[in-house]
Amino acid sequence: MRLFNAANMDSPWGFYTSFTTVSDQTGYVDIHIQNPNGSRYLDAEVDRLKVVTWWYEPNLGSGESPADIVMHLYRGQTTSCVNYAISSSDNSYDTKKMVQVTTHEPFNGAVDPGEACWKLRLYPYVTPPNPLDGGQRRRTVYYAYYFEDWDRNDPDGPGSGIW
Ligand SMILES: [Ca+2]
Ligand SMILES: [Ca+2]
Ligand SMILES: [Ca+2]
Repeated sequence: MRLFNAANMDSPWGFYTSFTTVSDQTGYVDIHIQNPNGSRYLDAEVDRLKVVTWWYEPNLGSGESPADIVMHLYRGQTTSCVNYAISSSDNSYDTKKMVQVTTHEPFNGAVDPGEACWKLRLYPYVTPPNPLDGGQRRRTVYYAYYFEDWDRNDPDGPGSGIW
């Protein structure tokens, strides 16, 4: 367990959490990964990017259909953040989703998050009427992401061996 502060994170790093509304009436929502200063191009020293989403599904356990919202992580190229293409996805039916890109095993794959721009796409295949929202076809989806260096070379920590 680490706190999102300078002593516990390997610079360059960033952390963000918020929520958005997703509906099959209006289509997908894109969320751009941002540095703390608001820029989108991640530094070459960034070695790991992890994104999670969650929504409360009122129809689970009832006779009604639950929502199916999938998550794609897109990679954009050059410092201008162009030519976005899908890098990784979580297509499960789960209401909790996670995708990460890193060059570090044992995590999934060997995709370098550095020197690139990233966006999270929340893609609502179906959002059945929400009984907690006046029957509107929408869900509130919470999301969080962090990215950081993995060289463990900061004078203020974290030390080597800290994952
Ligand atoms: Ca640090
Ligand atoms: Ca560092
Ligand atoms: Ca690095």
